[in-house]
Amino acid sequence: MFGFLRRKKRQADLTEATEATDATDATEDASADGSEPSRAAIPESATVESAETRDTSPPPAADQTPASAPSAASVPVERDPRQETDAPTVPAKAETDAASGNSGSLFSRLARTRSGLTEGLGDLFLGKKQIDDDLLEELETRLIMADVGQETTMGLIDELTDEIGRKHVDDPERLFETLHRLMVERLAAVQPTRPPTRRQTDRPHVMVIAGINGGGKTTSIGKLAYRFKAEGRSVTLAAADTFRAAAVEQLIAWGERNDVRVIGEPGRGDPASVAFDAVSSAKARGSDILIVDTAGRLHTQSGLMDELGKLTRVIAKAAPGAPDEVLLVIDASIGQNALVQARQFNQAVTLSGLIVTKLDGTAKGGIVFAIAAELGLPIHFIGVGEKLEDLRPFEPQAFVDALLDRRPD
Ligand SMILES: Nc1nc2c(ncn2[C@@H]2O[C@H](COP(=O)(O)OP(=O)(O)OP(=O)(O)O)[C@@H](O)[C@H]2O)c(=O)[nH]1
Ligand SMILES: [Mg+2]
Repeated sequence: MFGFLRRKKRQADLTEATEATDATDATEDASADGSEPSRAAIPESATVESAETRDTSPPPAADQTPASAPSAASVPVERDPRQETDAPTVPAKAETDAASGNSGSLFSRLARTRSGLTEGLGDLFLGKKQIDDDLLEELETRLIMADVGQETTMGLIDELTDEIGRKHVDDPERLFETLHRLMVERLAAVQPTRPPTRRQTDRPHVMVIAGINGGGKTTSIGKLAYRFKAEGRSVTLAAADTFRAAAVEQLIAWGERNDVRVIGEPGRGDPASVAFDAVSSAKARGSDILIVDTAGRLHTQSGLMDELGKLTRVIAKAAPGAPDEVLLVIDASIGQNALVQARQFNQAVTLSGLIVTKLDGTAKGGIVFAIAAELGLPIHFIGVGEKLEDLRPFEPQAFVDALLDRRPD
């Protein structure tokens, strides 16, 4: 059931019940016809808010150990003896401590995009006996506003119109079910049937994380390290964004937070040599996974792409077959520009997939559909906040459920 349609319908039923009854016995009458009288007094926004509050666990105590992470004794941890740094972009431990387990449901994190797609649509649907052009036009506008993209939106609307015509769908709720299915199909079409195996050989699984500056590479690496460690894997990080000293410090701080080794230090100039050393070190220590941070900003765009190409070639020399994954981090809030960036990077290196960040803070979550349709690249993870546990594996069904306001009854 689609929540916003259901809420609208309830509200309409209640309004009807209230109008047809004396103020004194309105509650009694509403009860008699099976509706929920107590809800009549609750503004709609309050209903939504309470549902979201229910989804959010209370924050943990600052010194609590992550519930899902293995204990220090069960996973051998190699500490970097480096001094503490005060990299400002790493949130304080109290904020990031993953002990909260669930820092908020995907549903609550995607509230912005969802409200753009569904808010007010219920009013438009209500009382309609059949699906008409106005309804489809409104839907089209909203998809475009959510940055689904002109081409992908047209494709979706065409397919939708085709299906409702063929199957004689005339109920708005069925229209939304059809839209939901089409959206899931489009995302699922480019997703891998199973996640990449993290360790195929005796060498570490090497992941290179690329993307434009500020997109969320280093933060996502911190979150990935946390995730892999919680799965019981040993992780090494390589600070190959040598363009800025602060970038190296930031990665070291994430390494300390997660108790994982970081290869590289501020002032070291050549990213390819850092990556080479990191591969050798991860091999020597038997790390399961090596994650390589890269620069997002250089003097020129072509310099950035050349450097990335060189980095992957050097990694391949150090470990034949590596890198196993080159993931591009893109910031969802830049909308359609994300497509342009992804195309440029894909020309410089062969991308294996994407991490789409900042989906929590934007109304442009529809970009995920444009990415799937136009690039054909799988989305491996999505970033929905700044905390350690705010990187989630991408699941088309759950994503579309959250966007179209579909929650279990
Ligand atoms: N709300 C939100 N913020 C995020 C997310 N991912 C990253 N950020 C924030 O985005 C900002 C930039 O993140 P970084 O990880 O430093 O980005 P970067 O790509 O490494 O940037 P450069 O090192 O400059 O190339 C930081 O303030 C992060 O906390 C996310 O999923 N949601
Ligand atoms: Mg960075």
